Amino acid sequence: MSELLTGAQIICRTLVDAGVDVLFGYPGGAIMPFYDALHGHAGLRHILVRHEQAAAHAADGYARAGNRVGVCIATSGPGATNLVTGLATAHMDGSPVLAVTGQVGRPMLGRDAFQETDVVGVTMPVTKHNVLVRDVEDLADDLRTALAIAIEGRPGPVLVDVPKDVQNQKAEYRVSGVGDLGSGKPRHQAPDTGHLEEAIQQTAQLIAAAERPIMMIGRGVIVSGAYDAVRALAERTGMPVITTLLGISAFPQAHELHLGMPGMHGEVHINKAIQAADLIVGIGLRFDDRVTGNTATFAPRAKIVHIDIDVGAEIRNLMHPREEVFSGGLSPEVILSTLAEVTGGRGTIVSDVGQHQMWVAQRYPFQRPNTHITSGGLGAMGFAVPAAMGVRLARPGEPVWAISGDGGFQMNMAEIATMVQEGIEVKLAIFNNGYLGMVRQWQQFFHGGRYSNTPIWSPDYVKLAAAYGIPGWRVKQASEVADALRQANQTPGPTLVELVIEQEANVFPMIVPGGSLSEPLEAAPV
Ligand SMILES: Cc1ncc(C[n+]2csc(CCOP(=O)(O)OP(=O)(O)O)c2C)c(N)n1
Repeated sequence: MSELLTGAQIICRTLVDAGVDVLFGYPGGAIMPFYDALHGHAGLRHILVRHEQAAAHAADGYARAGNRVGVCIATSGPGATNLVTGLATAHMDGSPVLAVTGQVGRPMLGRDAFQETDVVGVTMPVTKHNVLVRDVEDLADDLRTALAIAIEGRPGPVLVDVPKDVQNQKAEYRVSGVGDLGSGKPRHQAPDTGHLEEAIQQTAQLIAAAERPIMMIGRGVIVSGAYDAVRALAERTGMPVITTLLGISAFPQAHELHLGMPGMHGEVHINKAIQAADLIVGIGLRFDDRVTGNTATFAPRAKIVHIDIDVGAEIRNLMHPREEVFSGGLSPEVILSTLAEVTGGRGTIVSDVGQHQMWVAQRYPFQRPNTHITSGGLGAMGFAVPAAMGVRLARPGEPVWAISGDGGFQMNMAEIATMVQEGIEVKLAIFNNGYLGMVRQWQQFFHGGRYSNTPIWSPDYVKLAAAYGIPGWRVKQASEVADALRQANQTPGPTLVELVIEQEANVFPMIVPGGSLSEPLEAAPV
């Protein structure tokens, strides 16, 4: 069975046949044939963002929450380069995102044509795979191959660059079986572990012989849906479980074997457990430098068993209750425990990057798998607001909160317009401390208190909300927190709550960058 379609129509058909139903994008000259084909195309909902970076983050959020490929679309040149931060974010955190970009027509390639950028070259290091489609006959299979690569093994972003004249060319549309995508979702097949039998036996012996074994788990447990297996292993062996920033919600927070988050802002007793362990069973994590600190001093007594789908990820990188001083302003702890009460643990929390991200990771009581979404590997400020749009579209039935600092929020706050136009119900919380807080903390601790370019002015967020036609609340008193969060949670549509927190609150404990997990800072150095 075949029919004659334009390249643009072939893109639409291939996406629909692969189970894609939502696209995040922004039009422009080189992608106009695709937008023309999209007009009125049944089965594809397009979300018009306000900046292509947001399209990539939203596709990423959609992919993480929906456990399926998220798709973003941009024009050539500036449209495509605006995607780069979002693709790099997805690349670091193993999220399956497909970017389809328009490119100048083939006769103009390599001639510095208007809005020509070698996007395949630019995105090569931040994608798993990318391709410039040179012939419409290859287009459908190039898309299918890219989609399949995005979800196979360790998921990640892929990019298909389509010259404008290829979008206008006609070709037979054929179902080829390339990629064999089915629903566009990753296939969680039971892996063939035959060749690992010996390693599994050795691991079992190591666990049986260890006196202080621990498990450290990361996002790989979420991606592979291995919650039950990991929990069974923990319960059968009694090994305590440490969850990395990206592994939060892979294990029930309230479980008696759950310890919490390790590393730079991990609690002292958790890092101590790592330093004292004689065996670490690491599952689905990279042992990145924020987790290990100085690798020369990391877990000095431990043998390490590393279980990861990415064979290259083999250890290549290898407080007690926190005391914070909140003199005036709101305490993040109160805010987060109140939010947990308000959502009843039903919602998904998408955090941005900075101090508030660490407070969320340390304090929010995540109970359900994959309900904590953040930019861990890249640490891309501006992630939360657009990613939360993608999360909400993947999980329409539950509250989705984007928690940002006043810095990161201002990077992508234009997306409120997208939420309003498209009716995407995201709840926005801004932890406003008047600073680029995490950088200010480093300046306080390590740069003699010189706050170089970290004080940051904000607009009136309640008026900003009003300008977009959504309800907004400013909260300064602890007594007002619950009411504002409850109203924001209950009121239909997007809502915004600004939480004025103590200006110079710090995140503790802290391991000095590159320092040893054995030497936490529990107060600002004098
Ligand atoms: C795109 C980007 N630019 C710069 C940074 C460096 N950076 C990390 S945390 C941070 C401060 C974040 O400030 P804010 O959003 O106000 O959050 P807070 O730390 O105050 O909670 C900065 C500038 C980054 N991570 N991402």
